[in-house]
Order: sequence, then structure tokens, then C-alpha cells
Amino acid sequence: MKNRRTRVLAAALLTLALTGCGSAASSDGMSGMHHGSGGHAHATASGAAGTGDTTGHDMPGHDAGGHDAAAGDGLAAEQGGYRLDLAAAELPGGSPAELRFTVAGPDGARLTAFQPEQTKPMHFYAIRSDLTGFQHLHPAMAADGTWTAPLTALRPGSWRVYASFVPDAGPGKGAGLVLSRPVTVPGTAADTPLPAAAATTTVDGYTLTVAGTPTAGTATELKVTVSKDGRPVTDLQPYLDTFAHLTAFHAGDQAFAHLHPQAARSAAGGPELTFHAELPKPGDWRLHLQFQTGGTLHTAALTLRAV
Ligand SMILES: [Cu+2]
Repeated sequence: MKNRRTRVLAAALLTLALTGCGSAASSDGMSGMHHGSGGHAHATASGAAGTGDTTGHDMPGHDAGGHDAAAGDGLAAEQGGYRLDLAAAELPGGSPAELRFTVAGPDGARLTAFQPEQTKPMHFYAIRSDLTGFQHLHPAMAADGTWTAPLTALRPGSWRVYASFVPDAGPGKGAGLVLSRPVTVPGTAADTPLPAAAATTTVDGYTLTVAGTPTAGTATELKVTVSKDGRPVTDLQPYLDTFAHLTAFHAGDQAFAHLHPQAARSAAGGPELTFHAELPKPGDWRLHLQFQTGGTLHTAALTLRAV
């Protein structure tokens, strides 16, 4: 299985290289940082997968790739010697809460050196087990390596929080990682059924239409078209150095994927956005697509089925 997995990844990376996904970099002084290598490495950096967290998710049948699959699904708390530690495994519900966390490096010391990715040294996400309540934050780090994520009110239930970053020190320097841990919010609240897979969704008057069916484990091109009142939208503003930011969470186990835009500022501000989908496993994924117009950030959600 490992060889097969390796070949699939090699093919995916070749595709990415050829299509220039990694060239999404930027004219703002970050060009020394290869966006592609940082952003995609979470799908390729294998090794000590799944060692830090054995609770909170099940992986029925250990699908294709066996434990290798964990390397690219964001469900491990530790990978390549880097470990995410939360100050609390339980947070109060119903009101904003600050979650402090740290990243330990392979030498055991707190990591304080991070490379910016999409303009930020740390991208932090929270999602409830029913894939509602999406939050995407950019925490601030204190000098001692303690990050603080200001979460908005969480509904009671089981949550998962993800830290996506690129170490700038240690053996994993320059390779992007996504680490996560479960967080419990005491109390009871009903789960929201996952909306059925659909090609279209609407947010704030904008209609987004997704074309393309991702195949799990391979790079698939996904086109998103934005319209408003039946007309193509062309005034998308850059957000985090791209015209849209797309993350996906897998129904059932909350596996994570960040879909990278094919082009950043070189592209027009709509109506069409192209992403590389690299979804690590088949099934339903809840996509959260963030884009900006007129200085306002919009977050659209859509269920997409990977085969
Ligand atoms: Cu972010």
C-alpha cells in the first residue's frame, strides 16, 4: 500500500508542478517562500503519523494507505516530531473563549520560528463534529511560543481544532503541517444534519457554483464560479494573498484538507476560481470557501462528494 500511495502522491505532485499551483506566490516579498511546498507538504510529509492523538476520531477500516493516510488528513496531533499541545481540552460554550496552544519541535522545545504561508505564520481552524461552526483564525504568538486563538462562541458538543503552519526550524523546516486535537464543549446541543451534496450554494447574495468531481488521493481541478443577481462577479478582492480561501472537512472523522488556488494575484478577481483539490479520502466533504468583496469577508459552505 505504501508504494501505491507514494506513486499517487508523486503523480499528484508532478501535476501540481506542471500546472503551477506552487507559483501562487506573491509579489509582496514572500517569493522566497515556495507556497506550493509549504502548502502541500501536509499531504506528503509522512512519518510519525497519528502518534499524538488516539481519541476523538475513528478511522474505520484504515482506508487506502493505511496509517500513511493520516499524514495527509490533519487528524494527527503529532507529525514528523512536531506536536500540537492545547492548554485546555475543554472550553466553555455559549460565549467567546480564548484557546492557548503551543507547538513542540522534535527537540522537545517550544517552536517559535514559523514561515508565513498565505501571509500568516499560523492558520487555525475549529469545526464541530457535525461540520458546523467553522472558524478560521490567525492567532497571535507570544515571545515564548504560546499562541492565543480568540474563538467565537462554541455550541456544546465535540469540536476539533487544527493548526496549519510551516516550521522555520528543525528537521521539518519549510514543510507544511496540519496538526489537530479534539476539544469538548460541555452541555448538549442537537447535531445539524449534513446538507446533501450540491453544486451550488449562496451566501450574502452571492451564488457559488462548483464544477468538478474530486477523486480521493489524487489532484483534481475544481472550478468555482461566483455570480450575483445572475451576473458574473469580477470584483473579488485578494484575501490572504489569493482570491479565495478554501478548506474542507470530511464527514464522519473531521479529516482536513486545504484546497489551494491555482493562481493568486495573476488571476482576475472572478468570476472563475480554480483550485487543486487533494482530498485524502472518499466521501462527503464540507467545503468552506472564503472570499472578499468591498472589504467584507464572505464564507460560503457546500457539501462535495469525493469518489
Ligand atoms: Cu488562515
